[in-house]
Amino acid sequence: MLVKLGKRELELGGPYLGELRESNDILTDYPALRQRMAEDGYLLLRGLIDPGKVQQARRTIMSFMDEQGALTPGTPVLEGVMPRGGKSVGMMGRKGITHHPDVLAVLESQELFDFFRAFLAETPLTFDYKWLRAVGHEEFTGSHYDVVYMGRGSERLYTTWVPMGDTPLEQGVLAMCEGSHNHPSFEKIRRTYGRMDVDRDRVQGWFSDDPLEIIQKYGGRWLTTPCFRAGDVMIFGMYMMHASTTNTTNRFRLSADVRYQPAADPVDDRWVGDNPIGHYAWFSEPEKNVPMTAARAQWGV
Ligand SMILES: O=C(O)CCC(=O)C(=O)O
Repeated sequence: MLVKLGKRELELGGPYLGELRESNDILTDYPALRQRMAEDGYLLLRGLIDPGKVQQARRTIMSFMDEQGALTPGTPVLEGVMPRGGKSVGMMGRKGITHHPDVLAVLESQELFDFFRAFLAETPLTFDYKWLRAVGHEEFTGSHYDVVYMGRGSERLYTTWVPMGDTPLEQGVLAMCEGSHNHPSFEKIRRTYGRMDVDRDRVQGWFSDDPLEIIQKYGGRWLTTPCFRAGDVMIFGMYMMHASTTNTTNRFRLSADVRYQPAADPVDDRWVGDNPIGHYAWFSEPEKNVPMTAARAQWGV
């Protein structure tokens, strides 16, 4: 099966693209889950959240998008059919929809709080800001570490990626870059790009939009899965390079990414409070932004 990752087409099962490991076999064994996180850099947990709640959240978000005129009239709302050439609908941090009770029932679900309470062995906290995405045709997320966007607080901060409904590979799902969190070949990237802060340094956030370039230079493979189902989650740390497959369909890919950390740790204050400030400098004056190619040349990576 050929998979579009960024602008590349890679064969699933070929030398560059493999399958993610599921961790449901150790779902309630928290020491083993911590060990797995340290080894793999991510946890793919199937059915962690009640799929019924995810479907309800999907219905609410799609209806909201329909009311904004973002969907093709006369098509089933739950399908999220986009108009020709449909582009992303901006819902990131828009509390009117991200904090709808149906959406919070998933993103701040009992299941996620219970999981993180046990996984962290501490009381968890989640950022108030929610990255809710409706990703359009031929759109994708380029390779990056999350630390460059939210690295001012806890070192035990985790991203949880939640597909809002069944989401096949061709609609745009996450892919992880094997070994990018701990392999020595990525050490220099972690020490340079990984210490960047997009608001302080005003550098573009994506390390690359070419997934092949990274693994040809630094090793490893990209890992993904043929399908995410409602209720599945991907959890990973701040130094796991990830990207998304390209949405080649005519239906919006609906997903959210949220963050959890120990409540007692320092918190990146851009992302908490009633009205989180968010990225206050990055792209506020585009002429001051540094292209990633220039930053990488300086870092020698
Ligand atoms: O959903 C996407 O396309 C990107 C998500 C992401 O980068 C993240 O969860 O940190």
